[in-house]
Amino acid sequence: MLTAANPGTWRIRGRTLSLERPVVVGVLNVTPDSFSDGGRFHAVAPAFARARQLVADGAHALDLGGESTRPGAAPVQADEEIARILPVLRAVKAELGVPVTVDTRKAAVARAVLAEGADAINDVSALADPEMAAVVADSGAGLVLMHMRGTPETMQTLIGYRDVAAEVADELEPRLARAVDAGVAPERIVVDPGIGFAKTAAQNLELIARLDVIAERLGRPVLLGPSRKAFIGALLGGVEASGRDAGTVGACVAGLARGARIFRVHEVRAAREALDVADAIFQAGAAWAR
Ligand code: HH2
Repeated sequence: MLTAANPGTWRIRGRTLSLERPVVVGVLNVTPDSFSDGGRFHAVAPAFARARQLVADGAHALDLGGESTRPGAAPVQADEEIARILPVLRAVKAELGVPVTVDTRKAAVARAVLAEGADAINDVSALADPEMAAVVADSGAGLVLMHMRGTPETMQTLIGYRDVAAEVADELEPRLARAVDAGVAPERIVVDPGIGFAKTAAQNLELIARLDVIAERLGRPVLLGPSRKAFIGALLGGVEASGRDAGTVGACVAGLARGARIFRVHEVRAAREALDVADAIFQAGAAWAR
């Protein structure tokens, strides 16, 4: 079982990411319409400059996305998504040396980016595309399985839960089994409760507070992606996305306390520093209790 004393690892391609310390993944959206950074890094040069900044700020990995999944977002064709991602992926792989995960729901996109050296696929639909598991299995890459219901267009109508943490675990479990059956080794897989995907603000808070349920049930490391999401804006009196970074840090530290080990954030430095300090305190507490 994964515990504070045994936080686990994440194998992606040839490397093993240690989760001894919290791992911070910097978000890089090469989209015209992402909810917090849409349009800013759409062209290759600004996207690459942003990637360099995220790494300088301490990102352990980057998550590159070519399709917005914000509530109500319209889908993008696979060839358009590939055309957005590939030039940035190539530049980052050639020059920055950090692992790159690619945020996509499409097996065709995954196949194209894995051929260019992407280290993991971050699938917010947790294998909705029936070919996704086999594509990832063949590549030896890592896999993020995130919980959502429906699609970004419909998800905010699918928010009926009796016990949100238990049901997220119930609904992720068969996806994890499907990935393993297709040949993705369990040590390559991490799970994500999908903050803001088919959840209300109150459900997001409860999920973060009860992440241990998901970690224990699924036995895989938990990735948390609260960055700049609407529930933070709502808690802070309606502040817009660009003003939610301190709130994001708070959500990450709370998630760390409940067992998350990997954090997907837009603003890396503050999250990384806060997580490193909080983790050292929690480890000291665990050592004292032993
Ligand atoms: N959230 C977003 C996108 N991808 N992947 C994982 N694993 N977990 C998340 O919580 C998650 C994710 C949405 O945020 P963002 O990328 O900033 O916005 P958009 O989808 O509008 O591009």
